[in-house]
Amino acid sequence: MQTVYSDRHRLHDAKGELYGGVLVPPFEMPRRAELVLARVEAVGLGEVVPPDEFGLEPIRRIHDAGYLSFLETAWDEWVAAGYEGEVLVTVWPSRVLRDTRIPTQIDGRVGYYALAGETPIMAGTWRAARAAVDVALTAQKIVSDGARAAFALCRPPGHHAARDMYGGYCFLNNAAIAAQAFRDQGVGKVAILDVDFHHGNGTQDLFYDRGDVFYASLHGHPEDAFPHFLGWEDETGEGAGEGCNANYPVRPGARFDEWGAALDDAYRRIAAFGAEALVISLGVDAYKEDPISFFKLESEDYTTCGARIATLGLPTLFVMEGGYAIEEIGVNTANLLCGFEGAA
Ligand code: Q9C
Ligand code: ZN
Repeated sequence: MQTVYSDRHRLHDAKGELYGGVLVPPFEMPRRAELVLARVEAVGLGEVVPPDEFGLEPIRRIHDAGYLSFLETAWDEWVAAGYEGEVLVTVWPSRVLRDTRIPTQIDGRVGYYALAGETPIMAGTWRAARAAVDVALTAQKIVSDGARAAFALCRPPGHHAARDMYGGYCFLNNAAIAAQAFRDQGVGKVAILDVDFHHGNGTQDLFYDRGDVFYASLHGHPEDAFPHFLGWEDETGEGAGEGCNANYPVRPGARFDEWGAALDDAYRRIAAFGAEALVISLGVDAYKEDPISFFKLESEDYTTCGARIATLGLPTLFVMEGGYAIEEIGVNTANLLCGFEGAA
């Protein structure tokens, strides 16, 4: 299968991430994408192609206009305020405050749009996030043009980003924008299967009341893991989307036997839904050595996972999400893609 890649992701290369009360070198770093690319080339997965430019229109189908202009100008406003570091959130419209007025001052605006405090915005963030969307949409087009599958090597990732919210290393929801593109091109039913260690709160929220996009996620239980406030099993969708959301929260220490059982149930649900196209939110942070996660998948398990996804027989778009065990990120990602190709 073809891989879509742009080195513009390097424009988002923050100095620090707030972790355990300390600014540490970010787990979500440019080297991640470079190592995945290197492995994809080493195993000969297929041609690597650059993205086309799709502009803002497909992004506006998913994200709020005010939010997009915030992302575009946040860094400049931060600098204009006289701040010397990267953009980090320090205040939120917490439960007993009003979240109905969008502040004009930059600290307030950051707080209004932020999910969490670990994720910095810096000079190149907007351009990198835009390039990641172009990568996803280019790969989506390859699939809609008839390929069985394509790999969007996106960075920064996207699944924590909602209509007007960034955080968890995510700014624009690449997978959601691509799923919407399938719909806008006439594909009736789309499924998103999220195998990243974390719950894709942004993707769930974006499609929660829709019956045309099914979202299934395997992730660390919210009682134990980020994003802490979403991802329970009883979140099944609402309105027209009732029954179109499936969460599989899994407890710490889970190995592939347990995780794989949830995976099997997820793709049975997707088949029953009648999906005509499949988007995989492909994070590899369920791997046993991941520094910020707590599942115990082996590298070989990713091969099995890819092969099982192939049994659905659907046109499939793979969209890169998380994965922070830097030495194995390429192997684990390529294993999943090769497992899919081997079984397809
Ligand atoms: N103490 C993705 O994998 N860190 N995002 C939470 C834990 C946030 C992960 C802090 C992790 C976000 C795309
Ligand atoms: Zn993750």
